[in-house]
Amino acid sequence: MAEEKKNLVGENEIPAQEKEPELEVLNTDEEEKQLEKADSKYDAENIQVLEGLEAVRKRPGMYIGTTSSAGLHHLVWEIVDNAIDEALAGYCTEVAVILNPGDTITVIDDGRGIPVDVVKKSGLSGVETVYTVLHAGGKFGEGDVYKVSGGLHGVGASVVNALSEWCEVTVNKDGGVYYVKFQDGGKTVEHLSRIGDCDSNKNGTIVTFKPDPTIFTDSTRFDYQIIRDRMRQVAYLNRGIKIIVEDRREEEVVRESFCYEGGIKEYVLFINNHKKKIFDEVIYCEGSCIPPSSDGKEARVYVEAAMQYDDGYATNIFSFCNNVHTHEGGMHETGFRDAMRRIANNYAREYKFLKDGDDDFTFDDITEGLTCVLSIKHPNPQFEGQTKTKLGNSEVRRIVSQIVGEQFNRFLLENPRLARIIMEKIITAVNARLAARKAREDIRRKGGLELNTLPGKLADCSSKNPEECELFIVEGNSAGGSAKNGRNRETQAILPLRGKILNVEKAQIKRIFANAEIGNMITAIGGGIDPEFDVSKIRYHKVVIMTDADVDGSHIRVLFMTFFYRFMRPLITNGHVYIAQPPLYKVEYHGKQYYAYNDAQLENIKTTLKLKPGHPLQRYKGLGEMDADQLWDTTMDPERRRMLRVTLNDGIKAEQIFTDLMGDNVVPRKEFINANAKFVKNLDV
Ligand code: 1YM
Repeated sequence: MAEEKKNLVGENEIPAQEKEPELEVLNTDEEEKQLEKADSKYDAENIQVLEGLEAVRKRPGMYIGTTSSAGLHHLVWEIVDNAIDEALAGYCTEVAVILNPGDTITVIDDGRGIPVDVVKKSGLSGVETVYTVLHAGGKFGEGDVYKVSGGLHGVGASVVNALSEWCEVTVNKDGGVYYVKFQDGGKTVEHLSRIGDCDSNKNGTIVTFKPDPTIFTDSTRFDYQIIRDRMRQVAYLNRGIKIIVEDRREEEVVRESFCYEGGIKEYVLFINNHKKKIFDEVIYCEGSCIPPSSDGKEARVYVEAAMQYDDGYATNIFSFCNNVHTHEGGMHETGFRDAMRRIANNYAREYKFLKDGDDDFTFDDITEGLTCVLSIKHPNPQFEGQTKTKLGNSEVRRIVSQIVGEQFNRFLLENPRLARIIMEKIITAVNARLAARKAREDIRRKGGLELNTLPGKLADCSSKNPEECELFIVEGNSAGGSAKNGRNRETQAILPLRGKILNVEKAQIKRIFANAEIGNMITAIGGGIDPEFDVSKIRYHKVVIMTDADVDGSHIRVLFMTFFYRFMRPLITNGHVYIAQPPLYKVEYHGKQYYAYNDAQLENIKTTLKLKPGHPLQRYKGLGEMDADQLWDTTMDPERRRMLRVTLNDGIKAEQIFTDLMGDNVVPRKEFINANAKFVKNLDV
């Protein structure tokens, strides 16, 4: 799971080597003893409580995944989840998230307020129990309460408290104002007490905390964009809830407010905003069901799907369970696929869009150009998969299939004109698929796509172990020549490409396959292409785009990324795509060469070497200016080079960016460029 960056097709600046595994911080025996001594003054319950919170502090990764940016923001999601649960229970309409100066954050809701009376089992007030006892999410053993949010880690407020320097909770309930404060990882410094009065109809909960900088060692600064984006998403996924985000850290306060009566219907419109639609209507399905296996307990599963067709080729299914984006899919997506395939084919047979003897439409035919938000709420979600974002509950498949199937079918029957447009779109997709297959076969016949006929321009490496192999895709033949001579022949392959590749966002599938440069790249990489792309067959685990450090180079980079994003997405999501970082400057001094990759480094070199102003320096205009040795030394040698790994953090934002940047529509592209030009550091014109 990528976590570091706010911009979505982020280029995470990490060295090409694997990330160091996170070290476990364990207390020494001596510290352990001291902790025990300190604890001995608490009563039995408190010792248990503190041991629980101490366990969280010892292994934060087990509870929040990581202690980098993603983990830091996870704390916010945990507290917000409690407020959203209160809203879903029908008691809260508004949630506010406020970023304060000094790295603290406040979450406010207008729900019932966390219970303040004493809980028998813990002997503590409800608030203290929720904030100090691990997994005290439910209603203290009085039967299961329906909680939907917080599926991913779902660890609760006590974990936030354990990982905070301090944390305070104010509850307005039935005319009283109650306050409690914790410090140093969840130790109660002021027990809950009534500190004043309030309007008896002004209930609610206010939580403020400061993440512990000894735990979040990278940074404890919250990222406004990350919080804003997530809150907007939560507002879309839970219609009618108003969420306010406010940044009070700078003099100029930023405040945004999100509330969508249309919920995910509006979400789909937002995602598709700049796309050309085949018709404006959003197909919406909704329903709920108690699975037969749930032995009488109220364990209702809620299902919602909203979808819209655009005139493009991509399929985008964004699925959620309990407001968690299930990137890896799972049973709800399988149920959705079942429904779409069944209903579209039945309809096509019934109304003779498919004739006897025709093959069924495939799921890919049916969903070409479809954007779908699928959101379910489940009382007992099983999250599986590598990043725990795959929904495993098998009963969900049938439930989703039934609800979506029934309502998609009804949509087709009630809207025959739109049904015809969908059918025609699907038939176009079938024809394109057949044409693309033919084009692929043509290339293959000419010796294009087979592995045993690698492109002539490829200087392959001798190793056949993909894990250690790297493919450098190099802009221009002269740089390609230097790269071929400078490389490590055992592990590094070079594919020089001439000029710009096709913009696949705009081109027709047929032209894409007929394009020789793209054909060479597909063959070299070896995993095929969407929909059959198989990341386990790729011949290189690092595919490195090496272009000039100028505007043309950037353009070529974006073209490659668009291609990988549309046709080899797992190459990006599995972290195989890199961007080489050639130096911008060379300084020669006393026969030695110094390279600078940015202006700051150049200044640093000048100061360190005490260079007189006017000392000659070379500004690299292109890779072609470097000879083989220089290219190896500065850009290709795994021991010394810097590379950026391309990651995909937020599929929805990435989808919008690629549409805006590479699609037909000029206005959003201009808007994007205007909004982002300030992030551009070097512009060569
Ligand atoms: C800013 C964070 O935590 N709100 C919140 C939490 C709870 C309740 C209301 C609540 C729940 C219930 C009954 C119930 C919680 N209560 C508990 C527990 N906002 C925030 N607002 N009364 C109030 O679930 O029945 C846990 S969370 F366990 F005490 F009931």
